Amino acid sequence: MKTKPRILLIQPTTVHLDRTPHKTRRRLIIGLMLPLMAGLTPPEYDVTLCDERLEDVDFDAGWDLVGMTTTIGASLRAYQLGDEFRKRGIPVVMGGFHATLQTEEALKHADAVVQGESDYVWPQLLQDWRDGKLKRIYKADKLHDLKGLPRPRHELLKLKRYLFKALPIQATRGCPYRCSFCEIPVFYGGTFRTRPVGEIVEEIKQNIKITGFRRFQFIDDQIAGKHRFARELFKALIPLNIRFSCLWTINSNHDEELLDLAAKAGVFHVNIGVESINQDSLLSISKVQNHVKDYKRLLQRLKDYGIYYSLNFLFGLDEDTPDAFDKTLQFLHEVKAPEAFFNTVTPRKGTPMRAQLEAEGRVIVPDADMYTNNFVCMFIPKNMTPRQVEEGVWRCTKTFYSAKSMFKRLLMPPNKYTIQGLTENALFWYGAKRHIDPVDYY
Ligand code: B12
Ligand code: SF4
Repeated sequence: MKTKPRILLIQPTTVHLDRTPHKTRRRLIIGLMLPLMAGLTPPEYDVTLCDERLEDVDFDAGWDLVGMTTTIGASLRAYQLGDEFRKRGIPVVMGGFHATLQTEEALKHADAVVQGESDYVWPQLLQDWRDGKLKRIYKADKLHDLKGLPRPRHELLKLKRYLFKALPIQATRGCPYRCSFCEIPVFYGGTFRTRPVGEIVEEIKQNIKITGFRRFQFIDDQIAGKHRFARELFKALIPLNIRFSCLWTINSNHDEELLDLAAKAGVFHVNIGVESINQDSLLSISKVQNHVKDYKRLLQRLKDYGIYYSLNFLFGLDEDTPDAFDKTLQFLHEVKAPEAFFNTVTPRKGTPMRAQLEAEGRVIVPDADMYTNNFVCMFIPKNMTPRQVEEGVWRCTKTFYSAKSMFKRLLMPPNKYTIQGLTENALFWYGAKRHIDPVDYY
């Protein structure tokens, strides 16, 4: 009997500053890229998944083809692995955000690159490879309509090794906004598409049956990009009796019906890119949907509906001044925010922000692999030195996750966020004490 061709799909890990791979026994968050790619692979192939952060790659296990998903932070490691496989004569295909935005660079370490979505082109690529006709670049001639996507094969991952027991799921792709530091509008050509609600519900039901998980993380960048869709989705989730996390923009909180349905549907965590409490800083990154004057009211609204949240902040923006850090901390204490993440802005290649800073000669660390590190400032800010930004971001993390701040925010007085807040904050308190970048947990 002829055996099936063996495909290894890898999510490379990140590298440390000395360029050695970052390895851990456990990690926090389960990824969607590999299970979805496995779902897209026709049944005549045998697929193995490797989250390289958790497992070592076996270069000599008789693989016929290797596929790697690439994001900027793991790109150097993807190249190291690609070179190793190719030395052994095993063809390597790369896809994902980084290979799409830096195709020529990726092709130095891979035999083929898929640009953009692979849903339409992956089966054809595999057929071309079997026919000995693998092309260098594949790009679908249209965006997927998101109908009939396969169920991601999560069960092929070592699910026990992930601490946050929530399966990733995608309901939409793209984002209606155009923030200048973000690749999403670039990658998806400024579009926002939604999946049929019935198919999402079916995927959840099947996942419950196959994996037993009842917690999910919607990885969509802005699940409320179309309010009518989000309301319809949340309504359909209510009978499933699940719990889920998701991301939406702060202006979504204006829609009380949406909040009510999300709460009823089981949302246990919303992550919001607030980015800054300075309106001019927001304008400098085209974050037009955020209005600082509404923040307090909109965050209070989440609390009214019992929806737990975390906020993301960026520092080093052109209108940021050295007092930005203390003002942000003060704001967070005033609203008693349960969770927040502080980052230096990272002008990644392919974004409008990177193009602008390059034109102005302000990029000082061009290496892609540095761009996971939330504490290193890679460019010259306008009103501060890079060191001031790094020091301020680190100080925000340490102060926000200090025992004093947690007490003030979560226990004075005890409130709806106390239990979840203390549990989640404890993790970041531990990290802050040891100077660990939160992203290293993920
Ligand atoms: C969930 C998520 C995370 C999770 C990842 C959890 C995990 N275990 O993987 C966490 C929170 C850890 C995370 C962290 C970070 N992330 Co992140 N993340 C995402 C998010 C929201 C969803 C990723 C996802 O699952 N997408 C769904 C999959 C199915 O889509 P996809 O990967 O695009 O796959 C399609 C195609 O790209 C292609 N494809 C992908 N891989 C492959 C492989 C092959 C072989 C082929 C043929 C095709 C192919 O086919 C797929 C189907 O069409 C994306 C945004 C987004 N919309 O994708 C950002 C995103 C990937 N993250 C990003 C960034 C910058 C980061 C951080 C560096 C941020 C930071 N400084 O903290 C860190 C880096 C951490 C790290 N270790 O590398 C950027 C990457 C930009 C870039 N140029 O690479 C994105 C695009 C968001 C953004 N614009 O800011 N992230
Ligand atoms: S709202 Fe979020 S996903 Fe959309 S462009 Fe801005 S940062 Fe990117």
